[in-house]
Amino acid sequence: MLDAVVVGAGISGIYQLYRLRQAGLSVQLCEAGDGVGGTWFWNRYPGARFDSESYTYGYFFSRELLDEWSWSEEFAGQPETERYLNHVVDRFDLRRDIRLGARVSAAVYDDAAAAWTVTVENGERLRARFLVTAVGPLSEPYVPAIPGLAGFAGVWHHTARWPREPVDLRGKRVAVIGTGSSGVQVIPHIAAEAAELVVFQRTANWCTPINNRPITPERMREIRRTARTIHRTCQETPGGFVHRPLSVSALEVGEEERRERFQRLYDAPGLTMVLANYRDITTDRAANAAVTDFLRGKIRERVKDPEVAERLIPTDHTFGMKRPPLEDGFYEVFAQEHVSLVSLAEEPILRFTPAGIQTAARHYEIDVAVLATGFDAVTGAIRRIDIRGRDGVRLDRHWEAGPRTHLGLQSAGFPNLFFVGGPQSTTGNIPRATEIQVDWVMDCLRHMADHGHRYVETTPAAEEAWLAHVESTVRGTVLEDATSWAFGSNVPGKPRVYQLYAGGIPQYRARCAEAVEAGYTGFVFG
Ligand code: N01
Repeated sequence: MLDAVVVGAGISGIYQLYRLRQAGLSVQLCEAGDGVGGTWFWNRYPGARFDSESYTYGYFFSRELLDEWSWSEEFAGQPETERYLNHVVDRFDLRRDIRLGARVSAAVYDDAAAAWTVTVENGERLRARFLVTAVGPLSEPYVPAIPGLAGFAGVWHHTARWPREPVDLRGKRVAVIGTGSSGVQVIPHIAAEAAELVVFQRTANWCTPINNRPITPERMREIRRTARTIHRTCQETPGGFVHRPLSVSALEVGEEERRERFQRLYDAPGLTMVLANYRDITTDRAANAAVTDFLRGKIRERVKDPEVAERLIPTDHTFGMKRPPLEDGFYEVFAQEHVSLVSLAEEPILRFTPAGIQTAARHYEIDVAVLATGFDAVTGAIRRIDIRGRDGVRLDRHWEAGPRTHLGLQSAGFPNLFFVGGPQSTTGNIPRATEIQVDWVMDCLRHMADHGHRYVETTPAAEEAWLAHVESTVRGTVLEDATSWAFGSNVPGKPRVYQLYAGGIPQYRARCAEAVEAGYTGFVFG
């Protein structure tokens, strides 16, 4: 019997494997894809790149790794990040414990043995004392049930299942459905290649410029020199980024000063508009209105056709309610002759036809459809595995009304099962949140070994308390009213529950540590 099975070879699963191996435990990591990288393996659509600064997203656990790896850009593209994760896997000799093309379909807990039997889709079975899911919060693609898709005679791709071989769009009529972060990234690249591009937008988003730039060798040296400080800053800021909000309120300064500040942030790289802004832009409605007004003006400035500009201005949410897509030339794309924007509020999609897309207003002839329609986020990839805990209880049933966990780490009735990057814990710059969880799991396993425990599980009371806390972190913020994947509201039938953790990384880490210091409150060992 193995000590542990880890599911998922993304950035978090790889780190979990590394730590388990360092502790001398026997581990197998099962990965559905035929390569490692998780998000950075699957999302190979043109334009896919970080919205976290590259060097804040990568690992900090090895000084040698920090010294030998050079990032080429502030926000690295998908190919570079995939290369980085492959480098890490080879550098630390992890590949021999990774099974590729091994999608886990089921996991059943055996009470008598205090162990998990994990079934891979090819029928193979593994037995392990511990099971860690690191399947990623944004990994299960959501393909909307648009009638006629199966009969569409052209080709279609979901952005998160983009093929390895290049998709030739030259001379093609292309449709993109969806204008979230994936859509906003892919659209300028498709526009550069396709003969015709029709963008189908259901909801406009507040996009801000990525302002990406190369990292020079001097800058890379500086990044290496200050790596520890960078990591500490990421641990101290709510979202796990290097940016800190200003200490002043947007309402304490005059209009001109505020505008100048907004402009500086608009011209700065990354998510600064939301992260390095006045401290209250997502908590105070008037402060939030000020930044939203500024961005409304920017869209009107950048989009030539006033009618198109109005369509691109969100009307259902304000800035900061959703993670803002970072863009590079997105707004300018619509000035190109061969690009058009269809607002689904004006003409909803009725169905795919063999030749294209039929809306309520007209038929669009299409050769290639790109579905940038997002994910069954956070719980989707976990619920897809048939996980059965004590007494055969299904995790899927346990989470029917929404996820229930303690600290996002465990669910009651599922001993020795840990979630990394699962519900009620994920926040901001994801690797900075999940490393807290991986480290916590390792401390817990050490504690169990020291005390001769066979299993650890949480309790319904602890789940209840954590749920109340998670809900309290979102209450009263502008996040509360969002219609987005964070609440599961993009997937029909999914309960509207806040799936992430809005309390911020420092508070999350403190709560995980407090539980340990107080003798693992909310956890039971046996
Ligand atoms: O997914 P989304 P995403 N008919 O759910 C539309 C991260 N990420 O893949 O808003 C028509 O945000 C949907 O419309 P609506 C990042 O955290 C990061 O873009 O539901 N349209 C929306 O426009 C991000 O937040 C990066 O009305 C339909 C789009 O599809 C998260 O992943 C890059 C539809 C889906 O947007 C998810 O982003 C990419 C339908 N039936 C992603 N169904 C980085 O920059 C859905 N839509 C690192």
